[in-house]
Amino acid sequence: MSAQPDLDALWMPFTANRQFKQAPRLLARAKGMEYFTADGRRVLDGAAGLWCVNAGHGREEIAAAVARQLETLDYAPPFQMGHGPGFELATRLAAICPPGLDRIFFTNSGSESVDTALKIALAYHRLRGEGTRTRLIGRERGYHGVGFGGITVGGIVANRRTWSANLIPGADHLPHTHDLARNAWSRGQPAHGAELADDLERLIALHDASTIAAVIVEPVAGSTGVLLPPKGYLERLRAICDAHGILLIFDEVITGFGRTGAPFASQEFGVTPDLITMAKGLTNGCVPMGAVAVKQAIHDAFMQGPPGVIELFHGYTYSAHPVACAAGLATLDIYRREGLLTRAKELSKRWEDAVHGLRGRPHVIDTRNYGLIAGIEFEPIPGKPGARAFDIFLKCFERGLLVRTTGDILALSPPLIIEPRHIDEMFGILADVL
Ligand code: PXG
Repeated sequence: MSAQPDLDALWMPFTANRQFKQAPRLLARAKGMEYFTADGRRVLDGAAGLWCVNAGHGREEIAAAVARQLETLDYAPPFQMGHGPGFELATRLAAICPPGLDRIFFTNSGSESVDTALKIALAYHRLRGEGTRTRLIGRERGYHGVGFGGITVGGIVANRRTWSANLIPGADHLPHTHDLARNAWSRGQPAHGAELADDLERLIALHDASTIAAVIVEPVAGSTGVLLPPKGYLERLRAICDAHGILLIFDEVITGFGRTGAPFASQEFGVTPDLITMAKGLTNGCVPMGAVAVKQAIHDAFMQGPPGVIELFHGYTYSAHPVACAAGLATLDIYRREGLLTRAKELSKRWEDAVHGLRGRPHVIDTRNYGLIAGIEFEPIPGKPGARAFDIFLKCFERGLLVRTTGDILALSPPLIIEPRHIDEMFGILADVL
């Protein structure tokens, strides 16, 4: 195939650059459930790219919509100007969000969605005369992207320590909910740990509710290794936030758009937050775009002053980019036509059995699942954290399966178009590798 490009100039994100460039893994094209490498090998996509290609690769309807949009209106300024696809996508998106979350602010990524949601929460309290509510609460092992807001509320030490003196002041964290001693081999939501939400009461007792603006959590933590919410946990967080006037933000960047078996995990778990951050699956990963869905009452609180004044001093050059909107609309069409936003529910039993079929394989210390998500955790090699899972990642790739690893955990999140034969193939490769 094509000659290898010069690899020097590109500083790759979240990558061991020198190691990668010694033995690069180059993808050349993709269709449906599959990638093809630059040297023509087929690789089954067990990660939906990076939790985003929910409708599978190479969707011609999206490509056609993007091409049409580029020819019709390639760009429009989003400040003090508008265009049809922006309003249309907001309306269509609001229609699949949980009830009440029907005001949409567009961004270009999950990180921007998180920073946007945090800023809206802070501004909301301030304009209601509760400007002392400045504190943001995240959770250990949370991932909320890489902006300063996101790493402040995030809970992954490697993403924080370098910038620890520069984080937003006053933030605090709930404990994570990962508890293998009590919950190993859980199918679906783990039984134990709802009481961990009560730590929010402890933080309120320490800081006082009048200083706390918002709590942000991922309904299912993805990047830190598929940490599922214990039964009753999210309900408890919601109740405590309600009792103390604290906004609850669900970061649904990975759980949004059908991953858990409902359009959003909020609906799947029956807990409605005040704001939802999303990205990834919004455009099937093919054009960068994110969004924040906001409760109408929060939005309306901003719409009180003189009508000629800008209500929120925030936005991006590419907010509601027409091309991204066209991709989003075409993506939502596919999701609806093919029933993809609930398909994970239909396949989840089959998926669950395949995941837990790995129990008993060497070094596997936990398997867990929800919807079309799986986490497989390994016993670390002593003194070499993450090395075992990375080795498994490499071997899977050699044998034609793309997975994600984080620490010694392997995360699986295939495109939602997956068929049972792909599930068999995926777990066949994994079993071989293990
Ligand atoms: N919130 C959550 C919950 C995410 O999973 C982001 C925010 C940030 O989105 P952007 O678009 O700014 O990257 C994410 C991103 C992994 C992995 O290996 C997951 C993400 C990013 C990189 C790696 O699981 N999710």
